[in-house]
Amino acid sequence: MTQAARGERVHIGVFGRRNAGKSSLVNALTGQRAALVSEVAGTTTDPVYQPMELHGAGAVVFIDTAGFDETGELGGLRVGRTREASARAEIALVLFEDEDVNASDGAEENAYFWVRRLQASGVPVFPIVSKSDLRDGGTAMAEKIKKRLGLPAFCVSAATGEGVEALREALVRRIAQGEERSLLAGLVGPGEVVLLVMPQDAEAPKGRLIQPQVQTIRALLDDSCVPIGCTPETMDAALAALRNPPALIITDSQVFSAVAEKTPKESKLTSFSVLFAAYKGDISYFRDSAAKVRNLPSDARILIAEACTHNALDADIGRVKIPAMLRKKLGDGLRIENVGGADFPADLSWYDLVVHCGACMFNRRYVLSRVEAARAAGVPMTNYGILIAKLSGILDKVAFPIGRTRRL
Ligand SMILES: Nc1nc2c(ncn2[C@@H]2O[C@H](COP(=O)(O)OP(=O)(O)OP(=O)(O)O)[C@@H](O)[C@H]2O)c(=O)[nH]1
Ligand SMILES: [Mg+2]
Repeated sequence: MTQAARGERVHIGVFGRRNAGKSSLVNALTGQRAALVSEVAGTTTDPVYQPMELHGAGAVVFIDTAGFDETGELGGLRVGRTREASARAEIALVLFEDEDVNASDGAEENAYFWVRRLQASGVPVFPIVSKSDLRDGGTAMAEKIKKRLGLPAFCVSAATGEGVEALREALVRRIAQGEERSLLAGLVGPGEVVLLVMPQDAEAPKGRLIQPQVQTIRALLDDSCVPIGCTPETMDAALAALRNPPALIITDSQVFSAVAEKTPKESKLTSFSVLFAAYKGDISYFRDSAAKVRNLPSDARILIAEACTHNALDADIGRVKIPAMLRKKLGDGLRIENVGGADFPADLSWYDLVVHCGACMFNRRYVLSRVEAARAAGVPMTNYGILIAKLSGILDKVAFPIGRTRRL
């Protein structure tokens, strides 16, 4: 299995007007025919996620989108989907066409608008002059773009393959420039023993470990640490088998208190969701927000958001455990709403608190775009692991990873 989880792949969004050649470009870059292409404007209606291994850059996902010039009621919804997909893009390819085509309907200005929008949210943009086999090879348009944006444009033809390799190489270079750091940043060093306390109860999937656990074990192995695994039931036996207390204990939010009680004073303690909160989100905003929970009114409106719609374990934490803990703390008058997947309200100002899952299915940029939305609306936002640690009174016992995550 060489498949990387989707949330771990660099997301490359492809944006442009209808018929600009977005799907054809994705096909040319991936060497596949997966995206539907036709001369009918509006062929792609919903964002399509196309995973591939980009040689030299590892696993990526291309996001093929609907044209940003869709109109009408349905078109408006499609542009909304494209906008939503743009919040996940970590690199953006924005398509311009030949000058004559662009000038006719304001598409060129629209493309500049999208470039500015993406750049404003910190996304590196590659301007592309598509269909370079037509007319002058795209050079006049490329010069214009260079003048206006100060960025070199890539002239590419999906039809002849011209420029595709140069674009692919530029993408690989850009991705390689990005920093990557371990999930465990600053928490443990090479050679240190880390005990993973992983409940395998009825809620755990049959015959396998859940994604955050697998990813943590892999990160520990990559960092030359020594991961050792047990369940809460065998934790005593695991500790007894070790000559020295482990440098770090990582456990599941659900059994945090019980594990905290058994944690030797020499060992640091954290949870899988705290690791992912730091890796995927804004850990200090999450921590500050968790501290505000005790001041919420007894009729507070609370949004609990999950990344996936199919993880039974997360569903149980989000729908049963956290609401019960919050009600115990703040009273039965709380108004709690659960949402899953891409279903996240645009207007968060109605809420007093947002609680997000560990988001192993989402990439960092997308989680941060949700944090930004909460911050802009002045609404505290935290995540499952941090909230549970706070409500169990053990947040100050939790070790937090430090340092930067992947940035492109
Ligand atoms: N000559 C030429 N035609 C191209 C090229 N790329 C795409 N086309 C044609 O342009 C038309 C639209 O291509 P698509 O890839 O479907 O464009 P799109 O941007 O995905 O379009 P929507 O999904 O409708 O928004 C098709 O007829 C393609 O064959 C190219 O590099 N050169
Ligand atoms: Mg398309």
